[in-house]
Amino acid sequence: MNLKRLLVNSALLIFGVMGSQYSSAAKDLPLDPDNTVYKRMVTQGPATRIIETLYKCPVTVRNHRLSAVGKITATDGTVITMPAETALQKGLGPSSANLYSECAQITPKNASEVSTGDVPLVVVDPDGEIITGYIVADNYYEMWVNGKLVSVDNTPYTPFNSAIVKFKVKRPYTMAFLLVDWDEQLGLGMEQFPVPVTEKTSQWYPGDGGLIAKFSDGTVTDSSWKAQTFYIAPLNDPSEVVEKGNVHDTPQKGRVHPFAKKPDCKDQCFAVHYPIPEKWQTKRFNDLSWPRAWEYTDEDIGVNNLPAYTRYPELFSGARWIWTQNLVFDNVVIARKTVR
Ligand SMILES: [Ca+2]
Ligand SMILES: [Ca+2]
Ligand SMILES: [Ca+2]
Repeated sequence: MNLKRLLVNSALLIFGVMGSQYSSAAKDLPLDPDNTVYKRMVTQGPATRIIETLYKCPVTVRNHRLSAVGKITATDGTVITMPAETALQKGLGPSSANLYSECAQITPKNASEVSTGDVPLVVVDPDGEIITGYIVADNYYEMWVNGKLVSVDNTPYTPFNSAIVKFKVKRPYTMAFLLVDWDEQLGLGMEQFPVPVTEKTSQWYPGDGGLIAKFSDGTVTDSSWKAQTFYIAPLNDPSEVVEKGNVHDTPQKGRVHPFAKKPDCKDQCFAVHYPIPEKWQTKRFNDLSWPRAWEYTDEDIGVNNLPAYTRYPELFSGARWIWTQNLVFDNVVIARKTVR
């Protein structure tokens, strides 16, 4: 190492130490610039399956679907993991504590039967406040607080589950969720229903997403969050995705069921993808140019078969279901909120 480089490295080291020493004052520092080029990548047809399932329910339940993972190559040569690259696949982070899980046979009848005593505490700031939260995601979530992985959904696809989190943090803090509307027709954004009704509804059904969460410090999911989409399918044509700055919209497709237009392209359908920016989990990541989250109703989400949610109205009261601007066609979403 020459002297010049040594000096530069020493300077970086000193700045690094100062950075951590003064991290509590991070709110006063400018946000890290987001240098990601949100250039679309286009794929057509199915992904190649590389993992049969990330999770197997140990007991027999009505609606268990395998959470497969695949790879697909975009027209620009980029290889993309389908439906998403997840902390679950990488074996990272604490597995979610169950509010409701048929597979774990934890199914409290109502909120009064719910206990948070055994939920492990994840310490983000040792001198912080302990916050408890309840989460339902359709279908997979991973939750990060200030860049630390706090909870990884233990059931990535179905049956529908819900989770309890407990973490210790100081304000201001930033929550970031990676969310996946999982499916079987990897790369095509369509589900395969276990019981065939007609071919159109059974094999090639565009499913929908959704996230609702409520925390003991008063934070709830609502349109004050940011939400960005990274995987849009199924499309008859990539031109159905219209870009307005950092908004990746599908204005002609219908935003919720039953208005969503189901395409007939089947295994010839297209998908539009965007690169997931580096450090999206962190407090300093700049999401200022991201669109606001959209709020959805219980009816939009279709909660009739969702006891993981409907049994506990008290635990979610005041929170709204959120997603990006299209609940059906946006399949991989990052939602972020800075709590001040
Ligand atoms: Ca789940
Ligand atoms: Ca779904
Ligand atoms: Ca979908």
